[in-house]
Amino acid sequence: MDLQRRLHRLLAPLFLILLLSGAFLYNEALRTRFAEYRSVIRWIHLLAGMGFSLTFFANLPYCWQNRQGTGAGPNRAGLLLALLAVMATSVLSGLILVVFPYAGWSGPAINLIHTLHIGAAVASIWLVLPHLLHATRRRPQAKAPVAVTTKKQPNGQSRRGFLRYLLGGTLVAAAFGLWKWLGQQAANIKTETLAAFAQCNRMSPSPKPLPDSSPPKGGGYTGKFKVYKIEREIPCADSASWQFQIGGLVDKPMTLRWEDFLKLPRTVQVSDFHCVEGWSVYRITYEGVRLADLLNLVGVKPEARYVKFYSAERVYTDALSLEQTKLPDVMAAVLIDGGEIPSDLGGPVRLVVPQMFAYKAVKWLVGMELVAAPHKGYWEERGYPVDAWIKPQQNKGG
Ligand SMILES: Nc1nc2c(c(=O)[nH]1)N[C@H]1C(S)=C(S)[C@@H](COP(=O)(O)O)O[C@H]1N2
Ligand SMILES: [Mo]
Repeated sequence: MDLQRRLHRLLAPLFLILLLSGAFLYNEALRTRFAEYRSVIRWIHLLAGMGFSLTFFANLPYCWQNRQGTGAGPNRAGLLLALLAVMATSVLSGLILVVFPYAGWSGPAINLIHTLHIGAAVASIWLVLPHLLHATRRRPQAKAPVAVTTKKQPNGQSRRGFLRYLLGGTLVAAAFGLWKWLGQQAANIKTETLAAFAQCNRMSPSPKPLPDSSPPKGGGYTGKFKVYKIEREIPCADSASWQFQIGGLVDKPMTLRWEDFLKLPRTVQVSDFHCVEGWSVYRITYEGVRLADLLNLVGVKPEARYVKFYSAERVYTDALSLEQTKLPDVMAAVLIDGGEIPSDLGGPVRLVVPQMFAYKAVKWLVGMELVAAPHKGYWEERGYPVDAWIKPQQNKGG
């Protein structure tokens, strides 16, 4: 009994930490405002989640024994079962979200898991908060202690209780799902999507789209980009000062100005975009310069094994092996669905690596450096796999 109450006391702050850190990871305004702390917040969320689930499941037997504890308060057996369902959903979906990048899953199934995770979190507010309040409330030290076993609830009542809580939780989750769905529908109104993102770049001339780009070969992307940046500010580019540098282990280091960059031959491709956190964007038409062509231009020295990529603010970096860089669909994109890439989405030039998770897709790309040793990118330093293949590869790149 004492142990149980102590465990409950631990669960309450853990739950609050989970909700708060989750909100900071998920909410658009909070996420962008505190972008630099994202990896710390993510770790807090993961650790709190682990602590919470261990404590919760360890605590369950005590809760169950004690389910008829007080005649007052909610129907505890029903509430417990509903809680268990919600907790199992959040823990399982959370686990999948943590491990899926290593398992080669992506696409709609993962997007659904992501929605389930957030749905369960929302439902848990409805279920867990009243439960925790009830369980942690200091009960009057009754002279004749409330007998634990006297007031047995008939089974029918707890089943009804369970259904009631489950129904409530489902309603909350459904309302949330509807809201998400409406947002998704809004995002699918293609003509409005790109215009919704900030464009602070001043690039002239603007790139002239190839016929495959405009109208976009892919028919216009579906889904919704979340604007991710660990940089404090979105860097704005100006064609007068913008430069693209290629250096390191190359024969002819190069600095390209915007006009030079636009003269390079471009190709068009349609690809999907999967963030490692469980959201995707589909059928994006990108037009850009293949990195293989850029490498040919500068001449790669034999010692070079990797290519390191720099973003305008030099905080966010990533790298690919030379073989990966030469894949035909790896490009420095200048157009998305036939339009200039909004500064929010990494324009004027953004790296696109369709076969890898989106953290490889360095935004505000301004430079490449050929190096001999492998380099860990920003998120790779913080736990993501360096080989970010969406589908596990047999013998590709390495
Ligand atoms: N410079 C820079 N590039 C970046 C990031 C970033 O924080 N800074 N985030 C990466 C991650 S984790 C993702 S999911 C995508 C998000 O792209 P979007 O903001 O265009 O949706 O950009 C990637 N490239
Ligand atoms: Mo990401």
